[in-house]
This record gives sequence, C-alpha cells and structure tokens, in this order.
Amino acid sequence: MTDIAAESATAAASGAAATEQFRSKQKSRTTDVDTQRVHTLVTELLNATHDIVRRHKVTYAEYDALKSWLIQVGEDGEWPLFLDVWVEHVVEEVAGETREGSKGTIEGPYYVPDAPALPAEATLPMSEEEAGTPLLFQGQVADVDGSPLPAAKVEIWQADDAGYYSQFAPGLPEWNLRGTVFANETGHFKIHTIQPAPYRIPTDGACGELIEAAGWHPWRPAHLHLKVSAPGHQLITTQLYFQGGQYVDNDIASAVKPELILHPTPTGNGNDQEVRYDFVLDKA
Ligand code: MBD
Ligand code: FE
Repeated sequence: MTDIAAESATAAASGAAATEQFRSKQKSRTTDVDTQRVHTLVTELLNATHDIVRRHKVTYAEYDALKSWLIQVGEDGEWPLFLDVWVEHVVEEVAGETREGSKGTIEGPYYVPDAPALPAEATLPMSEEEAGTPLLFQGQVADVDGSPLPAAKVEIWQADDAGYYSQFAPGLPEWNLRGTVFANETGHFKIHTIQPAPYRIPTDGACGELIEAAGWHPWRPAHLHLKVSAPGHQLITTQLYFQGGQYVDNDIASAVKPELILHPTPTGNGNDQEVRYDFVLDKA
C-alpha cells in the first residue's frame, strides 16, 4: 500500500491509501455480477437521476458542477470515503436484516487485514506516550444459544486521540491502534487501549467540498471498529460509540445504532475508563 508516512495529512494522501487498500481486496470488477441484475439496478439508478433533473429543473451550470466534482472525487481517491460515508449504511442495513446476533454497522474505508496477533488480554500497539484517556475494553464472544466461542477472533482498529488512523495519516507507526485479539477458552477478551477522538472527514478534498457546499458538518462520533468472528459462525463488522459523545446523534455516515453505544465507567484509577461489551454471533 502507499507509504503515506512521509507525506502530509491531505485528502488526496488518505484517499490514495484507501483506494489502494480497497483495490488490494477487490481484484474483480463487473465480471461476477449477473447481467440482468446490472441492467435492473443501473436502469433504476439512471431513472431516479433523470427524475431528479426533471423535478428540480437541473441547469447546465449544475450539471457541469456535478461533472467536475465527480472527476475530482476520482482524482482525490475519495470514492471509498464517499461511498462508505453516504451509501454503505443502507447496504449494511439490508445485509444485516436476517441476522439475530449482535448488531453490525459499516466497515468504512480504513480497515487493514492481518493486524498483529495478540493474546486474550493485550494492549493495542501504541506509542509509550500515546495521548488519550486509557480505556479497558473487555467482553465475551458467544453464539446465539449463549455458548461461549473459545476460538473467537476480535479484530479492532481505531483512530488515535487526534482522530487519525495508522496507514491513512502520516507519521504514525504502521500498526498503531490496530490488533487481532484471540479470545481465551471461555470466549473472553480484555483489550487495553485509549479512547479515540471523533473523526473529521478530510475537508481539503472533494468530499469536504461537497460538505461545505451543502452546509453539512464533516464529523463522525468517536468509535472503535471491530470485526468479530469464530469458526462456523458469521463474521460481524461493527463499531462502538461512546454515550454522550459529540456527534453520536448526528453522524455524517449515519452508522450509529442505539445497541452500539458504550457506557464506560471510571476505573477508580485517575481518569481511566473501562467498559464491557459482549458479542453474539449467528451460526454460519
Ligand atoms: C471513518 O473513520 C469511518 O469509520 C467511516 C465509516 C468513514 C470515514 C471515516
Ligand atoms: Fe472509522
């Protein structure tokens, strides 16, 4: 992937890294999608667009503004960001409709597979002087019948106290605040980390331009990202948010659900926080 460590924190640099990350997992394009399905979906998408043009009497000036903005999204590598912020939540809603276990939500553009493997009780990779409130995040992974899943895997990734993700912002150690935690024989895990900061979508790229032009705000509430899995069970991709946190009620990516809000409590050790959250996985 792009080594953006030496570059600056720009929309184009994080966009290029996100685009490359997506391409590395998605080698094919249209070849494995059914022709009839493509015909139906694209026709309806175009019809909806035509309808909007007619209803709002879209002008040539507006059409050309759209065209140049779309070109810029590609140049800034911001298609992963744009789609994950404004479209993915509905795809996830449909995908999760039939699951009984824990709620999922969107993956977003900043997951990287194969983060360092860690034991059931572990501290995420971070610097000695990592800024931020220490957070102990623990829980248990079980199946829908309540049986613990001893071989469960908890992949976690998060922004730091300044709102930056390693590998998508300059100057951070490669695997900072990313790990693959293996639960113990009773499905329990105990992860020592720090409280992430809210995430601000880059304001200097095409997505930022849209946000400003539409009078929106560029923020996501602070969140932990997780992928929880176990042999014979469905993987869930989710995020957890913090009770009372900024933007929990108006996430730009529309990815908050009431079931995903953590209620941390002080540990009694300075201002450290701790919280428990259990995961339930559906059978595969
Ligand atoms: C993020 O950190 C994120 O989680 C999503 C969904 C979109 C942009 C940035
Ligand atoms: Fe995120």
